[in-house]
Amino acid sequence: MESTDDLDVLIIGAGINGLYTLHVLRSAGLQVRAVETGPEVGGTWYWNRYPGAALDSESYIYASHFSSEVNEEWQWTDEFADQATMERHLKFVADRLDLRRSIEFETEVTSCIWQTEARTWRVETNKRTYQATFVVAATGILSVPVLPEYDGLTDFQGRILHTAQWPRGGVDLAGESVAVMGVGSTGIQVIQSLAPVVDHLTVLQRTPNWATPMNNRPLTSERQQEIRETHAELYRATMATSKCFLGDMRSERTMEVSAEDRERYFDHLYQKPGLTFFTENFQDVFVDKEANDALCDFLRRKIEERVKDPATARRLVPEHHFGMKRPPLETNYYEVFNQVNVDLVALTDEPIVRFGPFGVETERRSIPLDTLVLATGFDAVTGSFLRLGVRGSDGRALSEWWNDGPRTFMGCTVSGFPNWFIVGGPQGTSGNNPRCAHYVSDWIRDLIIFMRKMGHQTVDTAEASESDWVDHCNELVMMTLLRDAESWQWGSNVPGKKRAFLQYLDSQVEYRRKLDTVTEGEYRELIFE
Ligand code: NA7
Repeated sequence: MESTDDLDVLIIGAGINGLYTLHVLRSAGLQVRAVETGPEVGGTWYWNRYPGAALDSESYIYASHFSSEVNEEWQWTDEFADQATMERHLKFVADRLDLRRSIEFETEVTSCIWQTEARTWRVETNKRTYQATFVVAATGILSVPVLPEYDGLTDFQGRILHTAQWPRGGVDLAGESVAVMGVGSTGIQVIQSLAPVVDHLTVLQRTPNWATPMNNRPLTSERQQEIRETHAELYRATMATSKCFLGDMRSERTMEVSAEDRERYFDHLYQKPGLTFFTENFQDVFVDKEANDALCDFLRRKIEERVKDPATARRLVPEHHFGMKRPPLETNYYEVFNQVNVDLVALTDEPIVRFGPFGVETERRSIPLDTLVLATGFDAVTGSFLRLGVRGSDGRALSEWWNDGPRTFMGCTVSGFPNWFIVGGPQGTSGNNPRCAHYVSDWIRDLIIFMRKMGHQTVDTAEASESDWVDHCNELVMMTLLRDAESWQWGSNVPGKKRAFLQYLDSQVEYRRKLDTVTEGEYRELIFE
């Protein structure tokens, strides 16, 4: 295979985090290329083109860290942009910042091997081989789809579509009998979009979720103007919140306020756009069972008000605490179950026996299907990094090093993998992902500049620094109700994946303070040669 000229940095992934990393590293004068599996930029916003796919954090916050020119020239039309808008936006960013000339599309990494003598990474792809001093993996936390395993699924004669592999030209499901499996953020978006279109919709629900209203709305021209004029302030305000959203947690404890005030505040959050129950709730709601019970009681009553059939409503009420799975946003999800063409099948009451050529058979009924939509999620957070075939010093395989769960220093570097960085992966940025992760891209740029200045060729991570960080991440989750949760955050949605908490739970303000401390201390946690 042809080898490219030596690069300073190879970036893997041209989603929102890869694009930003490319922009900042190239602007620093480095020789950089990005490789991307897809034929276009966008990552998540390229692949997830299922009906109803949309952001559930404010568009003008999520994607507005590229440059002031981009912010001034781009006009958001809705509080929460849909997939098509996000795809257009990221194409606009790539063009405006002239990023495409540095991206190789339809290029999939097959291995990524550290060359000890040459002190470079040798990255094999389906097209060519790259040599790069540094590699930045920006492959995303939700980019490897998980497909369920059921008897007879391969015999099904209808269409099977995973939401993250939706055909580019769309699919016309009008008049069909369709089942959607999965009721996470994706399932809920696709269910409420398909219900008015298809002839019959079956919702195959394993675990119900606490969904709260998105309250999306078009941005008025005055609001658009205001957003353009106040970008810098909005940026500062969101960077000051714990998860880089618009609002922050309330300082009172849930049970300290009166029952009336609590109800009023929950109602206020219910009317407000966005993930407010997640980001603006009472501060103890994820650590105190009684507080969380009060919230669940409020949300249960809302479901019972909105779903006419009490038995259906009961099946839609989760048994787990709010926030134990990432809470989805909805628009008219609960009302969908009042439609005569929609059936809710609770798989806990009537498990699937098998699929067959015709459709699906549960313990209670046979359901003929034209199309099965799998909204069954992702091998989240670590899956995309582990597929790169990474081998570091002494042939150390990332897949073995992470066998019991991810091991990183601050979500940025991994011990035994010199000059290999992660943006937006495990144990670091968590919350409004790109808004948190762009700081890490800047941090990597500064580290490379520091190395150039000092004449260092390699940077590795001391095992002790890494172990301390892993312990810190684990201690944080054990202080919250999430310690007992089952979700992709623990890897428990992937058969055979070791249970390990994958994310960092402290505030992003604190996370950035810690990163700054590392920089100011001239990276003494790292090892240079
Ligand atoms: P999620 O949140 O992982 O949801 C996947 C859904 O699929 C969830 O309801 C699962 O039920 C269900 N599922 C998964 N496997 C099966 C099988 N084998 N049988 C039945 N049901 C199954 O993925 P999303 O794509 O919705 O969202 C991912 C993130 O994207 C989201 O958190 C936001 O951050 C954006 P379970 O709960 O495991 O019982």
